[in-house]
Amino acid sequence: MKITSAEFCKSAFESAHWPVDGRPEIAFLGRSNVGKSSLLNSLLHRKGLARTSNTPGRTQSISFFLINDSFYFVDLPGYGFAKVSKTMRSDWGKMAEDYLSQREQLALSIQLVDSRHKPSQLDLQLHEWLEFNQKAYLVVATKSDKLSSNELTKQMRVIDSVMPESRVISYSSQTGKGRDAVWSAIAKALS
Ligand SMILES: Nc1nc2c(ncn2[C@@H]2O[C@H](COP(=O)(O)OP(=O)(O)OP(=O)(O)O)[C@@H](O)[C@H]2O)c(=O)[nH]1
Ligand SMILES: [Mg+2]
Repeated sequence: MKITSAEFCKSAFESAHWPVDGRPEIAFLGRSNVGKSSLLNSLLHRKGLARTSNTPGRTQSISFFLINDSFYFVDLPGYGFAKVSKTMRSDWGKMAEDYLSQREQLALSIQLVDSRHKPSQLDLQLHEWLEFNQKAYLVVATKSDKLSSNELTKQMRVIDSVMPESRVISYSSQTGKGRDAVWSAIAKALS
C-alpha cells in the first residue's frame, strides 16, 4: 500500500474520546515492550510517529493515527507489565477489552508476540479471546532480527504449535522484514 499521509490523531483515556467518523481501524495488541509502537512506525516508514521506549508500559492510553485519510492505526496499551499498580493494570486491561469488544469499525487486530519466547499465558488468553469472539486477527512475531534463521524457524514452529488456527508472520521493525506480508493482510482486511 502506498502511504500518502500518516498523522497522529489523538490519545484517548476513555471511550468517549475515540474517533466518531467510523473509518475502519487496525489495532495493535500485545504485552508491554513487545514492539507494538515500533511495528506501527516501521509499517509507515516513520520512526517517531508512535512513541517507543525501553521502559515497558509506556503507552498508557489508546492512540489513534489517521492513515491516508481513510483508516486508523490504533496503538493499544500493553498488558502484563508488573511494575504498575494493580488498579492501573486493570484499568488498562478494561480499556483495551472495552475497545476490542465494542468497536464496530475494528477491521483487523494484529496480535504481537515476541519471536524469542513461547507465547505467555496472557498472550494465549488474548489469542483465545480473539478466536472465541470470531475477530479478524493476525499474529505477528516481533524482533526476528534478534534470532538466527535456524532459531527463528524453530521458534515459529513453537508459536504455530500453541496458536494452530492463526496465521503467524515474523517481523523485524529494525530491518522491515515481513512488511509486505503484514501490509497485504491489512489491505485485505480493509477491502
Ligand atoms: N531489535 C529489535 N528491537 C525492537 C523491535 N521492535 C521493537 N524493538 C525494541 O523493543 C522496545 C520496545 O518497543 P516498543 O515499540 O516501544 O514496544 P511497545 O509494545 O509499544 O511497548 P508499550 O507501549 O510499553 O506497551 C524498544 O526498545 C524497541 O526499539 C524489533 O523488531 N527488533
Ligand atoms: Mg507502545
